[in-house]
Amino acid sequence: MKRIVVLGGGISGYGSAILAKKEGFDVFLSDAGRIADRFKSKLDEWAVPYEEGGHTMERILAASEVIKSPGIPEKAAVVKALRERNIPIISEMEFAARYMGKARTICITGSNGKTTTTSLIYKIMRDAGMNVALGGNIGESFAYSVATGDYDWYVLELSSFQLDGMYRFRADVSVLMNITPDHLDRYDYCFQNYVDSKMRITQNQNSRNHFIYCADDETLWREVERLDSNVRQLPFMAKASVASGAGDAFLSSDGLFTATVGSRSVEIDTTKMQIQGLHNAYNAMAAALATLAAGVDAESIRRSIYDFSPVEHRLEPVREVDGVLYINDSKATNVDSVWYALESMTRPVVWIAGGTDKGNDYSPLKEFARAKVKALICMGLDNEKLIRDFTGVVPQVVSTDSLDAAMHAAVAAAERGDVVLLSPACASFNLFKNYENRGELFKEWVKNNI
Ligand code: UMA
Ligand code: ADP
Repeated sequence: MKRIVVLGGGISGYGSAILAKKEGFDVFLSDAGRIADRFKSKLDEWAVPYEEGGHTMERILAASEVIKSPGIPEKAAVVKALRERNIPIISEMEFAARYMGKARTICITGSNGKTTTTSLIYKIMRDAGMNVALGGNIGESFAYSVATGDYDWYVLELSSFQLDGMYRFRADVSVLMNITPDHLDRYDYCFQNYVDSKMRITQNQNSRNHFIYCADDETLWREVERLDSNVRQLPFMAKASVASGAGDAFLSSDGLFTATVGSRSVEIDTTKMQIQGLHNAYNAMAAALATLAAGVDAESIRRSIYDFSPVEHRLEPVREVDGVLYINDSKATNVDSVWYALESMTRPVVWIAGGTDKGNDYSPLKEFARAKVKALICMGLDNEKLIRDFTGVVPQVVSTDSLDAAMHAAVAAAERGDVVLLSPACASFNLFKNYENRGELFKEWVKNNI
């Protein structure tokens, strides 16, 4: 019998192990750290053998195939040992897709906008009454849904880490939002390696499949020109107009776009959407094209897009007090996402930023900062780079080293008509557990103190 070893006992790993068990494999799960109790009880329920607190190499190296959790890097000793022995290593997506039967997939990747676009596509399809599951980098794992459900469609948010372990997988509809530098520590600090990983979203696609991408993204545009595939291309854009026989979506200066796939189309007025800004217009164009390609009718798409509210921690309005609006954009952990946050601001901004700098180049933000930001409140243990880059660009720069101090400074700087925007451009470590924790504490502070 084929021996499957699952590395990592988090969301991805426990779902993969349960699916492997259900499919009748000899399966063993190994986690170098601790496995959460709720995952352990699921593994027990399905009688999956597992270990935690270390990898028993002898057992792992006896595998015929290994399913690796996306958070485990190539440089981990256990991965290196498997590679030396040429034991195949795949991702949860590659494995689960083998067992999803006739179901079809819409797969979304990109450096920013994945969660918003994935959630919007899922909502449109669910509202339209389709039998659809959400998975990948969001919610429950794809593998667990395949093991425990029976769906016609899977809407999957894919990170580059998941794409790296995908070989024969073929998306029916692939969506690539943008490619800007991120996670370079996992790609030998080489941007092209990361780009290549993102482009795997198109691998194995053929003329029956669709590939939706942002034609305003220069990196992406270059890659698409080199694409050796007859997949039906559906570009979306606000700048350069690109001809595509299969359809497209173009945002005009009045905020309207028409998304067209073959002979079907839907017109959207982005000013009527609850999610605002150019980036959300891109997200809506991608979602409209994807759901048209999946066969959803135009009226239903339009209704769901207008009804969609911001996902938590993504430009999420928290509260307006004394004419000051507080916005939680804690998920903005890189420069590009903050660029779009500032782009979408229509009122003077008190901007809270900082945290763990991932080697950021802040220069793309300076133009919007000069035009819109009245005060920058730095919130981190080391604010030196932010202070240096924005002194002289914005009228006031304040350095703080805690959420409480940052909030007091923001309240002091804000006047009626302003926005206090938490959009950090940095990872959350040091002061917070993760971006969710940072966003939740921000919201709590606003609710309790203002
Ligand atoms: N581990 C080992 N050996 C090692 C290193 C780690 O066993 O050498 C173990 C850890 O002890 C831990 C487990 O591996 O218990 C963790 O695996 P994981 O980090 O892959 O986490 P999961 O809980 O399985 O979640 C993963 C994704 N996490 C990452 O990619 C870091 C989740 O994306 C995803 O939702 C889930 O699989 C289901 O597919 C989260 C994420 O942060 C949301 N993604 C990154 C992002 O959005 O930027 C890419
Ligand atoms: P991801 O899942 O790729 O991290 P999210 O939808 O969670 O994407 O958004 C992350 C951050 O990026 C948020 O601050 C959000 O406002 C911003 N954002 C959302 N869509 C886009 C986009 N298309 N381009 C750039 N930034 C975006």
